[in-house]
Amino acid sequence: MRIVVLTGGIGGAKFLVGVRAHARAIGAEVTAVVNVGDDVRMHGLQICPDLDSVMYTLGGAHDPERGWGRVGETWVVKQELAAYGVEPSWFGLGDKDTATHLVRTQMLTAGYPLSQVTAALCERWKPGLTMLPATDDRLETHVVVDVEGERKAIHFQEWWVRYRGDLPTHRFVFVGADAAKPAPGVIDAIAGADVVLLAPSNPVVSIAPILAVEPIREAIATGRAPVVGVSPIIGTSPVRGMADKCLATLGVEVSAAGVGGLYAARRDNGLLDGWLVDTSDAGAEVPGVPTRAVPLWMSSEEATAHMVADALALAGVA
Ligand code: GDP
Ligand code: FO1
Ligand code: CA
Repeated sequence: MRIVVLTGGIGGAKFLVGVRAHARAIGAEVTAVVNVGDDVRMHGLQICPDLDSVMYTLGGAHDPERGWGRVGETWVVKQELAAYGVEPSWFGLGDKDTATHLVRTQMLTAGYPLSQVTAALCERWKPGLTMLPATDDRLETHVVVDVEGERKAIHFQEWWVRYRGDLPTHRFVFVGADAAKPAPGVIDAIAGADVVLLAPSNPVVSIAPILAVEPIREAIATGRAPVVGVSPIIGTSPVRGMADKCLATLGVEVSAAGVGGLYAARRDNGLLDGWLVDTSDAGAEVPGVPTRAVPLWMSSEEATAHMVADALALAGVA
C-alpha cells in the first residue's frame, strides 16, 4: 500500500511517527508532502521549520518539550548575534540547528533544488519515509495585520514568533503559490497513492499553503485515492499552537466540525472522503463526509499508530 500524508511541522511530525510505525507493520510505503509556507531567510540562512520538525522528529533528534529544533540544543550563536545587536532578535537559531541551515543554504546557493537538499539532509536523519517539500519554488505565508496603526503584510514567523499572533489579523497570503510548481515526485506520489491522509496539522497555515499549489490540490481532488483527514482540534481548542487564532481570522469555528467543513466533502468541491474526530467530539458533523470518532491524542507512537489504522479503515483501505 502507498500512503501520502500532507503535513505541517510539530503536529504533523508526531502523526508521521505513528504513520511510519503502522506502515512498517503492514508493509506500506509512505510519502510526506511537507509545507514550506513557514520558510524564511534569517541572517542569510534558509530556514524550513516544518521540514526540519518532521526530519528531526522522525530522526529522533527533536526537542519534545519545545516541539521545534534539536534536543540538547545550545544557543551560543544566538547570544553572539544579540551581542552584535543584530536583528531580528526575536527569532532564535540554536547552534546545532544552525548547522542544518548552513548546509541547506550552501546547497541552495550551489543550485540544488530544495527537494534534493532535503533528500541530502535526510541521508543523515533517515526518517524512514520519503520527505518531499510541497514545492521547490518560493512560497511564503504572509499575514495581513494592523501593527502600530498601519495595515501591512508581515512574514508568518514575525506574526507568530514576534507577536504570538496577538495582532488584529485580517488574512493569510501564500506569496508565490500561484506560480509554484509541485516539487518533483509530489504529483506522482499522489497519483500512485492508495490513500491520502491530511495530518492533524494546522489547516490554515500548514495544510492550506500546500493545497494553494493548484496542481497539488487538483491531483488530490481528482485522484483515485480516498482522502481522510484527522482533526487537529479536540473540543474547542487546538492541542497546541495557533490554529485557534488562524481559524478565527477565517471566521471558521474552532471545532472538529469547523475544520472538517473547511476541507469540505469531495462532492462539494472539497477534498474529504472521511473525517476522523476525537471520541469527545463524537457527533460532529461535516455535510457529505463520513465521520468517525476515535481517540486522537498522540500520546505515544502506539496510540498514534492506532489513529492511523482507524484513518485507513475509514478510507476503506485497511
Ligand atoms: P506546526 O507546523 O509546527 O504548527 O505543526 P502542525 O501544523 O503540523 O500541527 C499543529 C497542530 O497539531 C495544532 O493545531 C495541534 O492542535 C495539533 N496537534 C498537536 N498534538 C496533537 C494531538 O495529540 N492530537 C491532535 N488531534 N492534534 C494535535
Ligand atoms: N519558535 C519560536 O517560538 N521562537 C523562535 O525563536 C523560533 C525559532 C525557530 C528556528 C528554527 C525553526 O525551525 C523553528 C523555529 N521556531 C521558533 C518554531 C516556528 O516558529 C514555528 O513553530 C513554526 O514555523 C510553526 O510551524
Ligand atoms: Ca507550520
